[in-house]
Amino acid sequence: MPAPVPFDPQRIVDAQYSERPAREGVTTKRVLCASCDIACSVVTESKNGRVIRVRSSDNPIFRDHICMKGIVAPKGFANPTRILHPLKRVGERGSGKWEQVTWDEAMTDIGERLNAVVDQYGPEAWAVSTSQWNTSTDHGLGRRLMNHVGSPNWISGVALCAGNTAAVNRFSYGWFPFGDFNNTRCIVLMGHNPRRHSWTPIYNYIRTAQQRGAKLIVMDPRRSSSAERADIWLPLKVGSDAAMMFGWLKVIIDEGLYDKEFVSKWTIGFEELRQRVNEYPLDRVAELTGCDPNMIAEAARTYATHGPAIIPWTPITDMQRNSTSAIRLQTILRAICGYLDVPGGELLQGFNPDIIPESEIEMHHVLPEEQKLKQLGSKDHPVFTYRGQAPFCEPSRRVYGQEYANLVTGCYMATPSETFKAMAGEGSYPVKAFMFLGNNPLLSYANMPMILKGMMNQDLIVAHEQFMTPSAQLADYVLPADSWLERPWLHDMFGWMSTIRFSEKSMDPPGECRSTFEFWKRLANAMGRPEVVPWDTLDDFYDYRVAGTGMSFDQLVKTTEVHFTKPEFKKYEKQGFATPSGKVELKSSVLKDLGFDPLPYFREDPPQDENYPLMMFTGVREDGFFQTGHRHIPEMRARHPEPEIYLNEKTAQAAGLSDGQWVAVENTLGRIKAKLAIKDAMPDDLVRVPHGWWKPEMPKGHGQLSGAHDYADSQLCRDDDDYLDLEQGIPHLKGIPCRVVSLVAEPATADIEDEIALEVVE
Ligand SMILES: Nc1nc2c(c(=O)[nH]1)N[C@H]1C(S)=C(S)[C@@H](COP(=O)(O)OP(=O)(O)OC[C@H]3O[C@@H](n4cnc5c(=O)[nH]c(N)nc54)[C@H](O)[C@@H]3O)O[C@H]1N2
Ligand SMILES: Nc1nc2c(c(=O)[nH]1)N[C@H]1C(S)=C(S)[C@@H](COP(=O)(O)OP(=O)(O)OC[C@H]3O[C@@H](n4cnc5c(=O)[nH]c(N)nc54)[C@H](O)[C@@H]3O)O[C@H]1N2
Ligand code: SF4
Ligand SMILES: [Mo]
Repeated sequence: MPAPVPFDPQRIVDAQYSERPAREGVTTKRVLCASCDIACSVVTESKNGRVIRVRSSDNPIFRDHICMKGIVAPKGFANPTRILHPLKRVGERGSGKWEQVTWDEAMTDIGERLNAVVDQYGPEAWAVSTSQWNTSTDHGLGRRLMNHVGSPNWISGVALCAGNTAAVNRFSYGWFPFGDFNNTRCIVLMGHNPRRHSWTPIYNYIRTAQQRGAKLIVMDPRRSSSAERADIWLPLKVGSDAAMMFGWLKVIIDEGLYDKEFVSKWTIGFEELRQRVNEYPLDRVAELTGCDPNMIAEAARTYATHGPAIIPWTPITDMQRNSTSAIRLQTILRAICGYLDVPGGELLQGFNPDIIPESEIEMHHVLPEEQKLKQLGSKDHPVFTYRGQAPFCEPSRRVYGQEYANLVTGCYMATPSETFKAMAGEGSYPVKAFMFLGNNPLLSYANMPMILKGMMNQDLIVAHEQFMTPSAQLADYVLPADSWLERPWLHDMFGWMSTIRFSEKSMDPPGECRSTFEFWKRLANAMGRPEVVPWDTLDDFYDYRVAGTGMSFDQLVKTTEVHFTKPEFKKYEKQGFATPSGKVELKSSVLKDLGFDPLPYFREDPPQDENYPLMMFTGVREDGFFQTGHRHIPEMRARHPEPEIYLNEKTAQAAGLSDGQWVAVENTLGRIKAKLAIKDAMPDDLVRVPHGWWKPEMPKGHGQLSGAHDYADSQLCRDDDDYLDLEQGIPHLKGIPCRVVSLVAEPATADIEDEIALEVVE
């Protein structure tokens, strides 16, 4: 196979292509899709001011990066259930009755009520939840306002998805690498299973790499589509990824397959690591993972000797009891095998020097130290809170020029579970005002009963949403959000990569839908702090951020596919790593100072409860939906009309269950209903539970929540101590004891085409 050629975004710019001629009366725009969180470059076609079609990019580099969720977007956003005007709750919280108000009326009242909460309980009583993923448009302005007001309590879906991985990667080498798929010779997928309609670009990169001859190693308890295409598939026990990596390290270290020069020059703690690894001989790892020791060894050797190799980020290890150790073990494998910042390996890109990153917009330095220490979760599970990340301020300034480098927005978060407890009056202090933007909190974290209790206990809840989600149904105000077709976007790749991308606005937002920029600007004004968001428009704000390029945002968006600086490799040779020691910390000085084990370890499952003989995980994304969204789109619902759990034939038979019947999945926390689908790809005794189900056509309001009480996986996701990662406090969603029982009566369903309209009081 050819030697790796350096990663070079220049090839995107150099790609020879001509844009398809626009059809009569049709305007085309180059746009980044935000129907999921991966931002494919696509083209929109508009007629009479409305987008009529989303199609693939003309650039051959991007041409195949499009999926059904992007294509259906114009229809999805034009759905009659879209929220078009600000709504104010009338009657009890969750009564489902709304009054239409103006943005000015809403924001004036919200500003007054939020100021009252801050005056009475302190600024930390204001919590915000926003995912930053499919909105990706918060721009750091929410954090900026919160920092000025004094609240550290920002939570996000990224606490379970990449943001926390970014925060943990800093403990090893100060940045979160992104794999050079174009040039790698070996890809390791830990559960992660990109598909044609799930993170299409990553799927395409993997397929292309395989066609070039790169090896694919997959760890997955289920025979996933990636497992089927893999050179080596390790069907490990659910939740045992960290144990598996100990097995790999055992082989790699014992057989001397690591990069000895890199280890001696650039790492600290190798000897201690070796001793820890010796606690995991292959027979023990085989027992913990349920995999054949010879296959474990073969996979380890392939990874170490068939490099440069990459272990792309995987959400699977973001959601495990051993998440911190598992992520650290990934960082350690990458480092000791010599794959850091080399072509075909793991690129530590840093910020783009020409653009003001969101990290800087957020102004974390203005939040007083005593407020940072009040961040919920910071005492017991500090890793991604201000306290856990504080030791990286100085190294990060030295290497990356930003004291507060908020990679993937995951480095200064409160822990969600502690935040919901505080909202419910069970925390160390009260949280009484809650806002969520581009996030569906009831369904998007663990322990829905606690989230619900917390929400019912608020003085003020504000949602910025496109649709009346179960969470929005409990708000005091629901403010109508624009969509990615209706606004421009400067995508700074989550502060993870140094390339910058641009998206044109394709059409005006319908009704009174407005951007998150406008939300924060109006809120800053309403709170009497207009100076915090001084830009008049989103375009002005973008101009400010891109001034270093010498161009305006408008010029960039029209002329530039990606903005980047020439890639460099092994940058650590000049600046060191952004850790306190300047080296890769195999043994983490910061974890030690925080009172945790400085080396990775494997915490086993608690003893099995015989009432719950099966194990469940939540995941295996559905092609037609993104997370908890898209259930209102008839074309997508036709593909997945009902939530489905998967069991294999043997497990189903043992429980007396048959294909297609309705079942309940139960555990110590809750119960959901689903249809049973028998899948031979599932191993014995494992249950797949789908994430994020509700049905927009079902009755709204407290007690119903459009079917969330029937179907939402968050009712089964535990966050008691045995089910929380120690260092981060994130829940274990990959291996929760449960049972599956037959449901005699089918749950009532309504017709999706016949949705129940919003009840707006005139
Ligand atoms: N229990 C449980 N929790 C999980 C997971 C799980 O498997 N189980 N998965 C985790 C993962 S991987 C992730 S990525 C997170 C995702 O968690 P979230 O980020 O909360 O994702 P969604 O469920 O897509 O909710 C996004 C909401 O934003 C709205 N929205 C979409 N676009 C816009 C916009 O432009 N502006 C505004 N204002 N709103 C918009 C949508 O209508 C939708 O209701 O959840 C995590 N949480
Ligand atoms: N169409 C569509 N695409 C999406 C999304 C969507 O909602 N819809 N969501 C996007 C988002 S935000 C994310 S985070 C990604 C998630 O996408 P993926 O990372 O692919 O995650 P899943 O599809 O949940 O599950 C992938 C595999 O993990 C396996 N698995 C379960 N438990 C374990 C375990 O403990 N260890 C290991 N090694 N494997 C395990 C499952 O068997 C499954 O095959 O998808 C993205 N793409
Ligand atoms: S994978 Fe699909 S939904 Fe996600 S950004 Fe690409 S086209 Fe949009
Ligand atoms: Mo995710």
